[in-house]
Amino acid sequence: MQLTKEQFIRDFKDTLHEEQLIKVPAATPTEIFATLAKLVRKYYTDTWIDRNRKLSENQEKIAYYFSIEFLPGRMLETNLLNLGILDLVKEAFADLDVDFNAVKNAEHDMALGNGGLGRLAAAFMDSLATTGYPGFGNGLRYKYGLFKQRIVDGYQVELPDSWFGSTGNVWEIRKDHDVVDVKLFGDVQLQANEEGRIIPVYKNAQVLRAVPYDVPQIGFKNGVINNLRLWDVEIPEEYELNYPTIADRRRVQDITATLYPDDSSYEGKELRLIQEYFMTSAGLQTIIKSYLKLGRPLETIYEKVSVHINDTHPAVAPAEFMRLLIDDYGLSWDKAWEATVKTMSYTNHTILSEALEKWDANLFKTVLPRVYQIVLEIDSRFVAEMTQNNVATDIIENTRIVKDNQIHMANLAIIGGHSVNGVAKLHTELLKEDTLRDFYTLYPDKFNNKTNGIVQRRWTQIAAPELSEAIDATIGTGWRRDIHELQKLNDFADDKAVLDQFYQVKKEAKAKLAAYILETTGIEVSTDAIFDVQVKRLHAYKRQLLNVLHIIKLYWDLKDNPDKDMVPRVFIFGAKAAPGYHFAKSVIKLINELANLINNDASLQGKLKVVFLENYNVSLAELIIPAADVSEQISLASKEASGTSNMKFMMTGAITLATLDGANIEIKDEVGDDNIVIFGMDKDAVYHHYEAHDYYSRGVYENNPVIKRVVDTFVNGTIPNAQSEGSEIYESLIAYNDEYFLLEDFPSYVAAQEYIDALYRDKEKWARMSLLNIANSDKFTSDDTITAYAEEIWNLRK
Ligand code: 26Q
Repeated sequence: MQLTKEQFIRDFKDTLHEEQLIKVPAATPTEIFATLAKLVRKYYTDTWIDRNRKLSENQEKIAYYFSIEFLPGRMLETNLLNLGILDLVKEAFADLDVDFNAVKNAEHDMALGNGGLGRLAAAFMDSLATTGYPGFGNGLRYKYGLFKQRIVDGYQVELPDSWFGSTGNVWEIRKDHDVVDVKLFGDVQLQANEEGRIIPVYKNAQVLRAVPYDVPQIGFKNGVINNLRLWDVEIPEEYELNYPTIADRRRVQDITATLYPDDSSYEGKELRLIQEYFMTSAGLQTIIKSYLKLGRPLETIYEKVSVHINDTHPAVAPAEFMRLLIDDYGLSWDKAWEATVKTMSYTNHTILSEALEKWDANLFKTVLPRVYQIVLEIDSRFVAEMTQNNVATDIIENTRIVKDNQIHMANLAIIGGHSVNGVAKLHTELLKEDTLRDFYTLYPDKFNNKTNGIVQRRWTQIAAPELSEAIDATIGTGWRRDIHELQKLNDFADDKAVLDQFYQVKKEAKAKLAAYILETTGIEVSTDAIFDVQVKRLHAYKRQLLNVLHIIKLYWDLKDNPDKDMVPRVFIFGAKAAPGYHFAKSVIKLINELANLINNDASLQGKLKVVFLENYNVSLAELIIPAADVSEQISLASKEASGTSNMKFMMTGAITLATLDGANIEIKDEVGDDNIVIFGMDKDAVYHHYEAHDYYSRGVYENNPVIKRVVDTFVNGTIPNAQSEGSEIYESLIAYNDEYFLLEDFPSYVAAQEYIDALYRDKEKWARMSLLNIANSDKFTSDDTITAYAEEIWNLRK
């Protein structure tokens, strides 16, 4: 963008004057933010319009990424950076005596996602625009995003996240001309029309209006703007009489009221099914309409359109697409089916079977009567085809869509699409040999791997500006555009001055975080301590509790021997628990009570601190991650599909302490065995236990005095105010046989932590490892991940 600071200041003052009728010194940060956003919109609007025009003029193929979650966080800095005016705006604000940080903090996080899956979807939007591929998002415009977490008396309390605030979503544009109707419930009968074609006749269906709001996705300094389309629900005027009471209207508004705050668990709720169908149907309807404007035949729609199914939540897509092609546009079943399979593709994000969506067939039939008929037809044709091909009956049973009165959504996505991918090498291997083994025998060619990635610009240039300057000073600024230039840092691994500079930068980031910790929790932490960080959703398989066990061990070590020679440690946690996930909430309570105990025990001489930061979200991640020395990635091997925070920590110079799980394996491959700390069972060892049924946690507990002492701490009154949570956790480890093998992995985790302690004492060695992590993190750019999707799955052109 061509813009001078002086011009910007004039534009800004004018806009403030016109919009808010005030001058700069009188404006609040929120007013300044809203004004700046208005102005930035003005700057990019023409480019946005242009992009859409060119795409249809050139009949470019477009990929549509369907996801029930998008988690972009704040957009202001990203938008400024990608337009190439971030520094200019910062300088202008300095001239105007406006605190840029305060303005940036006035923006609410756009938190329409729970965690990894939603954040990945947002990353892909950014990277599609940056790589220049035509890729549009399709999702829901929730009024309330992921709940706001407060910690009260050590407990998690959930509050609604009213992210629209006083400004609304400043980036979105409502597109009234693109509204479509979505039908639910009612009865469907098939009747022959005048031409003798069988068509469905709906009786008593509920008709809802889907209204799109478009959020621009700005590419990094390339003049490309893509679109994230979020759907809201409204009552069509012509059906208003059907909703006479406020309660009736509320039931409709509920559809887009809140994001389901669950992560890696499945709940069969009717409203959830409606959400999924609503956004899928609305998205597919507009896609077909805009395709037809190209004047091309519908049966070859796959030449210009790809639809990507992000996890199973939009997996009704193949059936809905079939419905539209057949019922609304009159295609034959066979032509429609060919078009559907060639259009659809699916990513699996979890191997936990409890997260695979299945809908009760009766519920599905009630909500989506016509789609249900189509699902039955797809299912029976699949079974017939497989039987014809002499596929073994148990394989057919395992892979068919409808069985035991349930609709298996992953099966629909796999049968109805041409591609299935996992999100890290190990994950894809596990899908092939375990979770989706039978499908792999049927369709080996559909399976492929796409290791996740992160938007390097957000995690370096935005979240870690000082680090970015240090990189500039060492290898020049080319890496800001081409992340692979980070590799040049490898040449400086033995340059003492460079290592020292990077060490200092980390210290400054730690100081910033320490100030935040003091301000928000009152806990004082030293930047000389190792900042040992675990931030992610709270889930048993991620094993925050293993981290806690180690902290308790250190506590007893210090109680026994206050002079124990150890590098001071600050253990930092950030984690939201699903509101109905009892165990996860107990772990949060326990961490907080353990923190109280430890932080207030003067005999520990400040060698040990525990901090739980409330309301972990993208913005907090931007503060925490660059300040970490140690990145805790300690899930039980085979359970974490990929992980993506692990990549962010690596890129900002933390040392990964990890199991051989998800993308940790690929991080190790990039950085080498010497620059990562690996511990615990690998996937084969875990699976061996599953097969042999030979794990007995009580035996481990009884035979290992250190483990016994640590585990007993939960129930012997050491940790005050957490009796019931303590016994719940004790029971999970001993009575319920420690499902995630914490006790088995504990000794090697402790050894790994001792190794970290030893490493950190050698400042230069640590700094070298840290630099090498940054230098080799380029592999995890989502720009490359999305390029692989575009080329290998969607067949797009730039
Ligand atoms: C399902 C049904 C009803 C309500 C909620 C859900 C639901 C919502 C979110 C189920 C699962 C999720 C989220 C899953 C998720 O975030 N998976 C993570 O995806 C990341 C991106 O691929 C991986 O890096 C993580 O390893 C994986 O856990």
